[in-house]
Amino acid sequence: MSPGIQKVEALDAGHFIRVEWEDGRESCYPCVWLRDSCQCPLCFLPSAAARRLLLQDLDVNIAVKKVALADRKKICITWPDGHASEYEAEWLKKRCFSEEARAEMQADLFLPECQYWGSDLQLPKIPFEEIMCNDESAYKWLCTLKKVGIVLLTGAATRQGELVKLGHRIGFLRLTFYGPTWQVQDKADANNVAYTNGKLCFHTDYPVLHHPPGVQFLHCIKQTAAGGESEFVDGFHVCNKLKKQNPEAYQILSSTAVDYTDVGVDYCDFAMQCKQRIIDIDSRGQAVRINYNNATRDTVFDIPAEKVRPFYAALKEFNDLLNSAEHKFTYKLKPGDIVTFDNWRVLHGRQSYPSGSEVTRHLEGAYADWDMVMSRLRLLRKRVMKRD
Ligand code: OGA
Ligand code: NM2
Ligand code: ZN
Ligand code: ZN
Repeated sequence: MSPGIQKVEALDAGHFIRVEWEDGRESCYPCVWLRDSCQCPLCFLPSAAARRLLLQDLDVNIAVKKVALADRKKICITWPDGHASEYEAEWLKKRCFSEEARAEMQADLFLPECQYWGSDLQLPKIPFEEIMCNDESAYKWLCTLKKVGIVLLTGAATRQGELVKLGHRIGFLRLTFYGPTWQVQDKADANNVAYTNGKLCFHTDYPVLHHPPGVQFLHCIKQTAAGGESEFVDGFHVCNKLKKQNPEAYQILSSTAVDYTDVGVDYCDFAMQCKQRIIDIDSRGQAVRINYNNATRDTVFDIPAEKVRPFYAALKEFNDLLNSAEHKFTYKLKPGDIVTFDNWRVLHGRQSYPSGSEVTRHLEGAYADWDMVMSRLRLLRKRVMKRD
C-alpha cells in the first residue's frame, strides 16, 4: 500500500503539481504529462489499457485551472477547457519522476540484474516437468534465465516435440529459415556448420538476422559416447574483462560493423546479409548483445584495408578471453536435458565428435524472442506474487 496524500498544490503558474505524501516525501508532476495521462473514458480505453487521447489534441503548454485533494486517496484536476481528470495516489506514486523512483520502476519492468559467472558456474537446474505444470517453477526458470543467462531443464522425453511444448508454455517459438525447430545432426551436404560433426567455437546463433533470437533452447535427444561436449561462456562478463584489459580492442569490436552472410535452402530458400557490431553497447558503453558467429562472418568486409589487421587482432583477443580456462564452462548434455540460454549474452560451442554411418548425436533446437519471454515472466510474477 502506498501512503496517502497530505497536500497537493500547483506550482510554476500551474505547470507542475506538487504532491506531499503522508510519510513526508514529495513528488512533482508536469501538467502536460498529467493531461496526457488522463484516465477518464474519453482519454483512455481501459479495455486496451491504452491512450485514446490524440497528440494533436494535447496542448504542450497546458496549465491546471484547479487542483483538489479527495479523501487523501486521489487528486482531482480541472483544466482550462473544463475537462476533469482524477489520479489515484498509488498510481501517482508509481510514476513519481524522482531519479530513485524511476530507477525502481525500470528495474521492476526490465529486471536488469545480472549475475556474472565463469568456469565455476553452478549450472541452475530445474526438472522440465516442474516448469511445465507449476507456475512458481516456470517463474523461477525465467527469472534465472534473465539473471544468470543459462538454465538446464532436466528429464524431458527423448523425442522430438518437447520444444514445441515448451514454446506453448511461454507463448510461441521464433520461426527462422531453419524451421520452427531444427535438428542438429551430422548431415550430408550440411547447409550450416552446426549440421556437421565438427567443433563449433564460441558463437551466438544467427547474427545474420538484424534481430537475432534472444533465447535459445537445445534439447538433447541422443548423445555420442565420445566428444560432443557443450561449452558456454558469459559474454557480458568477458566484455567487461576485455574493456579493462584492452580498451582499444573493445572499442574496435563495439564500433566496427561486420558483414554476415547466410545463403541456402532449408525451411525455404534464403539469401541473408546483415551488418552487426560484434559487441553491441548501450549509451554507457556496457555490452547489451554479442553478435558473433565466425562461420557466417562474410568474406565481404566493408572497412578500409588498413583497419583490417587491427580488427583481427581485437577479435583474437576477445576469442582468447572467451576460451580462457577461467571463463569457459563445459558440460556434456545428457539425453532428456534441455539447455535454455540467453543468445544475446551467452556464447556457446561444442567439441567435435566422431562421424559414422549412423546418427550418434541428435539435438533439437528452437528460438524465442526476449520480448515474448519477458512478457511471460511478468504475467507469471503477477500470478505467483498475487500482485499487479
Ligand atoms: C548450433 C549449435 C551446439 C551443439 O546448432 O548452433 O551451437 O552442441 N549446436 O551441437
Ligand atoms: N542453426 C543451428 O548463426 C547460425 O548460423 C547459427 C543456426 C543452423 C539453426 C546456426
Ligand atoms: Zn480525460
Ligand atoms: Zn549455435
